[in-house]
Amino acid sequence: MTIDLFEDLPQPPWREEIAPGAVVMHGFVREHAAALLAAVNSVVVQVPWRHMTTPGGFTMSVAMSWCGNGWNSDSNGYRYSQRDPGNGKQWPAIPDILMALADEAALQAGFGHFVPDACLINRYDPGSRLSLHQDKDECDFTAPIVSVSLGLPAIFQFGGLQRNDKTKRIPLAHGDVVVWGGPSRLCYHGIMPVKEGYHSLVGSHRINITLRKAF
Ligand code: MD3
Ligand code: FE
Repeated sequence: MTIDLFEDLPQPPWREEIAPGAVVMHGFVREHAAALLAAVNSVVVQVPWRHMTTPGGFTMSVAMSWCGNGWNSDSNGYRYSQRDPGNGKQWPAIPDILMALADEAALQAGFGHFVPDACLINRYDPGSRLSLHQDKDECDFTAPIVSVSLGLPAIFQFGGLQRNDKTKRIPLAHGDVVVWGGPSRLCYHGIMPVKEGYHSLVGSHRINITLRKAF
């Protein structure tokens, strides 16, 4: 016999400010997950998953794809690129559903309308992780970043403006959206190793989509 222990618990708060400028919108896109995955897949056929090498020479455990603008890393660091250096073509456009989601999430989180120009897509297989880092390669830090979690859950680490600042652990689940802006925009953050598991729609991974203003 199974007992649903969670049946009587209240719904998680729909919107939660975990730090100034960092707004978690629990389950915000749960109903749109299939359409979002279709959009991800339409990008991935054009920009296949790849494991980047960090400027320090390590291979990332996370696989990446992107659209809008691309992402590059070499020994000089990271930068955004408008074109695929392999064939000189522009990266594929950001699908409409992702543009709409970014705008709606930023608006509802209190950041006003948002028109991103870059979308990075991360795929975490079990064991994949993202070590503590800052996102500081964008030109305009007044623009927020909208992030979407799909598939397997993960523990997000959220620190301060210094690498050594104490970190909070925040669980992120399928369908959650987080908007990172204001004083949180330059905070250190990372993802703990993703645990083995299976999600009926996404399979055995976690997908994270981030919508950004790179230029
Ligand atoms: C907090 N991605 O792509 S999303 C990244 O789940 C990245 O794949 C993680 O960190 C992931 O750079 C975390 C949440 C996130 C994204 C950007 C942020 C949190 C952030 C920028 C500033 C502060
Ligand atoms: Fe990041």
